Amino acid sequence: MDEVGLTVPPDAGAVSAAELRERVGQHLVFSIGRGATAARLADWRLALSYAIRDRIVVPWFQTAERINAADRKRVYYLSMEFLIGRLLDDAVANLGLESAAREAMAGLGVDYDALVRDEPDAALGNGGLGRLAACFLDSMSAVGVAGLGYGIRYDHGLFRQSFEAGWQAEEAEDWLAQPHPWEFERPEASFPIGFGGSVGPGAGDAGAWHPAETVIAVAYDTPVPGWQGRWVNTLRLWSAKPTREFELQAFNRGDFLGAATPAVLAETISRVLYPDDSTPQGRELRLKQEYFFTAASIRDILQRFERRHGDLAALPDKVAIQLNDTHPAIAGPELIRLLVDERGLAFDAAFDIARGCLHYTNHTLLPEALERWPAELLGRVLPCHLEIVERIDARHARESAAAGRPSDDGTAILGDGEVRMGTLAFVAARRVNGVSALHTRLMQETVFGGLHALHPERIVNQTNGVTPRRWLHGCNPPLRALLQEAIGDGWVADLDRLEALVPLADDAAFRERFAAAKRANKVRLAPWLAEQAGIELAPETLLDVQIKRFHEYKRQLLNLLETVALWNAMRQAPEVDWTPRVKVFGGKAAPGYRMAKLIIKLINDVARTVNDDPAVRGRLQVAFPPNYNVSMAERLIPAADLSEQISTAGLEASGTGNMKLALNGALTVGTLDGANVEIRDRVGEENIFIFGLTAEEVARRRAEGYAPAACIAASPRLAEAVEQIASGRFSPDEPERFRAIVEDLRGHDRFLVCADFEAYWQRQRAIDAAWRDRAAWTRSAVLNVARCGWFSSDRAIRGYAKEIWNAETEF
Ligand code: CBF
Repeated sequence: MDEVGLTVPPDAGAVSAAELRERVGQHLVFSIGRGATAARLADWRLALSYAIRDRIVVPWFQTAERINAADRKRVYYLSMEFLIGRLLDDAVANLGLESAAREAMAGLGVDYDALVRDEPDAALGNGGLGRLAACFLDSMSAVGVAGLGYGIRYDHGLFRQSFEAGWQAEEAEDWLAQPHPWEFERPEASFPIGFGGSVGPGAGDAGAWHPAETVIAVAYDTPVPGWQGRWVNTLRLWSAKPTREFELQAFNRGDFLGAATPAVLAETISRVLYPDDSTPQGRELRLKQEYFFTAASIRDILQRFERRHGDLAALPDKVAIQLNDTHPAIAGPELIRLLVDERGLAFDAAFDIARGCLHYTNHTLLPEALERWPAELLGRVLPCHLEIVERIDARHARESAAAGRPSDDGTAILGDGEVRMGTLAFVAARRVNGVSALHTRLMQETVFGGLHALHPERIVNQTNGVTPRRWLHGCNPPLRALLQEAIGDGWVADLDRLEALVPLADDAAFRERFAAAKRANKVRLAPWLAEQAGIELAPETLLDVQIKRFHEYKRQLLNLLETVALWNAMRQAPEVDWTPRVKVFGGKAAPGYRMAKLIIKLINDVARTVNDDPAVRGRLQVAFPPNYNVSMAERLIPAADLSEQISTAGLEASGTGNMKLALNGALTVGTLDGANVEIRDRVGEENIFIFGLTAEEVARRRAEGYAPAACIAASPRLAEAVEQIASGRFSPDEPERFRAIVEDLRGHDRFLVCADFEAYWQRQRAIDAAWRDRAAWTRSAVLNVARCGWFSSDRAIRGYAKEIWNAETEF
């Protein structure tokens, strides 16, 4: 730094509004090339982003120097998804520059809030697992883990959702249509990544691989500042480029399209998040994406290690690699391949080194979500890796036999012509973790039961967490201000300090102020909800939200059936003083998931009917704002009163929306599933609304032969709701529209919606009654906030560092 004459600022946040304003002006002119009079909002946003980024770069270098000087163990977090959201406001808050930024922009005649809203959401993920990765990045910087995230720089992130006549329509998302100011392209950090071809004799005993096709992985680095900018890690995303820009000979022949084809094919690899894998081409592309980013990351990791160390046996002491789900599970075979083929190690030595570094997080027990690749496809795209997988499987079989537990079909990596990626990840990992206590126990007892018996020390739990910076400090200014007055701001870096609020739950004046903060959030939300969904949100109305991906096991349908039954009950008894509610649904369905898309259409049809009905006006409304994303979550969560966490018990691995909502003072209505169990344990039975079958009861009901028709017959209100849907009450233009939903509910009901309906209905009526005693409700809400500090992702990252990575934390 000295060589270029830079003065290093003592701390990233030490900048006045006047200085910042000057820097913004300079960037506007010299980086964007625009004068103030011609500047559009996006130009100002970019200029401010560059000015903020300037504050991060030096601490970023300093962090790297500290890590190198201490030769710290590094943690590499490999994830196909990083659902990051907007970065400007987050960076400003982490650096403590909010008032300086507001003042600087006000001085330039620009509204800071409008700037923040102008930033596109970086939506490089589908849902929970991707958002968890983003929270973990933030926390690794907050607690000072020498961490680096690796993923894919998709040109198009998660699709943009709109509704066409109530049906979900998908459109390509284009977050890179404007310059992305937070990243640095690193053309020097690039690796050739091969596919296909053949395996011949080579240096190692696995044979050398001769790929048929090669693309280049090029790195783009984004600095990730932690709280107060004390530590700055890196997110490195890989973009696919062709080995040659275009074929000159074909071009000279006038074959312009042909000349561009190799480039187009190469770039396809990082073009779109999760291509629809319902076609064979889609599946192959997905496999290539997984290998592409994993292989580039592993090479980068080895290169960084070898710059400083000679002995590869020391790799596990200096490197911990976390596989976020099975998508990067090919890391095991790839690392072994590099150690054997390119470094000349013996297979067993290479395997032991790989297993010393690798760790795997499982995020689901749903059989259809556990990745399996046809061996034929893997062999075609990655022939060398298939051979290595076979050798890993053979070694695993030998180890199992030696332990007196011969590996059977349930514990083998290869079976039925497929490669089971969960088993591969387990076998090649030092530690495997679940993401809530219940999920980890179920992993040990069910899907990974055989492997757990063989390696009883391997599966550990690390319950998920969420970053308090984005999910309380950033998204909830009214509550943040109240907390600041009541307990200071130490909670931002140490969320357990929220415990200090416990006594205040019994302080009527504090409760009043807490309720006022919630009201302020609702008032702030109301115009947006009116614009997006045509809903009038009065602050006294109970705001009931279910925001998450659409999946049958998450049971948006249960919520909807209750909505229909409630609508009926209100119409049948208009004299009753019903608790007014606005029900908000938010979420996307996978483009190829027909049932989930039909449920979305049903919600929109019911919403139209209910919202148009004068008989329930002011009492019940249904809102479904399109295109749920991180920014929408940041709007809805602070305003919510009730959090719907109603999955079939045993199927939601953890959930993190449940944590965000409770942390912002929404009470949960939920099943004993995933982290709901731990939320209940912490907030107390009396401050949460639990209902329904437990995971054990669900398993028993299924084993006994569950018959949903009997549940429907036993509940007149459920029967009425189902019949209305069946008869076209909500779809008069096409009465048969929802036949698939009705037939499934009556005949099969895999997710036990009907079995839990009555318990859910009763709990919802208890909630109506509880809402009327606002002092008691607010007391519960305060206790939720006070006791949810444990759900900070800082706690989770400290747990990973200590129990899985064996890595230090700086703070
Ligand atoms: O662990 C993070 C989240 O991951 C999922 O979204 C996933 O992608 N499998 C799970 O469904 C969530 O329960 C979990 O919180």
